[in-house]
Amino acid sequence: MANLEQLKKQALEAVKQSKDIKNLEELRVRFLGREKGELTKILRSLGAMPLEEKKKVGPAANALRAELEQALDKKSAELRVNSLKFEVGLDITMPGTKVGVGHLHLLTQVEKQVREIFKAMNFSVITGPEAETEKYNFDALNIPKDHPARDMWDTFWLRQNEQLTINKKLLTESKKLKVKSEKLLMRTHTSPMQVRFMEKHKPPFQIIVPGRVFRFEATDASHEINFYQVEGLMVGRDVNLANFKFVMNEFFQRLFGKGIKLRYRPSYFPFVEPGLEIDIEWKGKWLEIMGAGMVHPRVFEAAHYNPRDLQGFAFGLGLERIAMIKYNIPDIRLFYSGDLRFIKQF
Ligand code: FA5
Repeated sequence: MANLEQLKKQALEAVKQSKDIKNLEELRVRFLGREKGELTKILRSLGAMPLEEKKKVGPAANALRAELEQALDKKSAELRVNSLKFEVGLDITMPGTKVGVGHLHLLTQVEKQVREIFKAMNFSVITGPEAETEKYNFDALNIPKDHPARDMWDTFWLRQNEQLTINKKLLTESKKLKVKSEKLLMRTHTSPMQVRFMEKHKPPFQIIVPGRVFRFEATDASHEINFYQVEGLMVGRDVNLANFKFVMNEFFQRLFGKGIKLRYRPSYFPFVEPGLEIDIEWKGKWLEIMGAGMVHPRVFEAAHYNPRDLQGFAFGLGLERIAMIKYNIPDIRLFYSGDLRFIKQF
């Protein structure tokens, strides 16, 4: 036992003082080597010891072996780090440069909130192409060529060669369009998805269509040339305006809380009858949030539905406007400014 104690002191001290890896490996051999290691020898001699002594020395010798191995490994790791620092001038123990972790843009976050609320009310979420045909953006919505209502949506038209490029490369969904025969435009609203969806599905249904839209118009604090809308469409046998009001009140309360003040105001869109708009009170003024109304019979006809059998409501809300109110953002142009000081706040 006394030998063991002495060995322990000696070995641990030697490890502590060791200055390089080579010396450390020599110590490992000296104390733990298979053949002549000093501790190995003691362990080997256990068999020949009287039982009483063996009971004491055995566990102590094994504990020392574990302790020594640990001390050798620890010291070895330390020496390696130091030698790396010395050889390459690289200090791997220094704290690293922080990697910036991004986050979702505020508009993406708000879009997600809107989706979740409608999903909880049993609406399905669908998407559609950004490059559209005149047919779905206008004609099918009861806005024929030369109708003055087309002026409500200042349009970016695509040149023939742009149409083909977009068709091939950019917008996979546009691939399905017959571009050669039809004039393409950047959709001015999400309403074209109304007829696109109805052509392929039977009522009753309720959907929302979040998406990016484009308008060739002057920008100001509440107008952008590219912005997001969320279209809504609910069609069934007896869907009525009261249903619309219920869904809207529910939606706005879930998004903004109970204190929100809404105003329903009569308005005109060729694809609804009656038509209305909803404003929200913000900073002492009314801000227009969405257009809406009961689906016009001509729109049902364009989708080959029988308007006598069906009723529905539709709406199109401005996503940026909602985000502005919810997060108190004074100017819509901030969303697209790319200014990190703005983006990082949310
Ligand atoms: C439409 O686009 C209709 N498609 C909405 C609709 C759908 C009516 C279904 C009836 C039935 P409007 O042009 O008003 O309507 O735009 C709808 C909303 O988009 C506006 O209330 C506003 O919140 C937002 N919006 C419109 N223009 C801009 C713009 N330039 N920048 C930012 N948001 C805008």
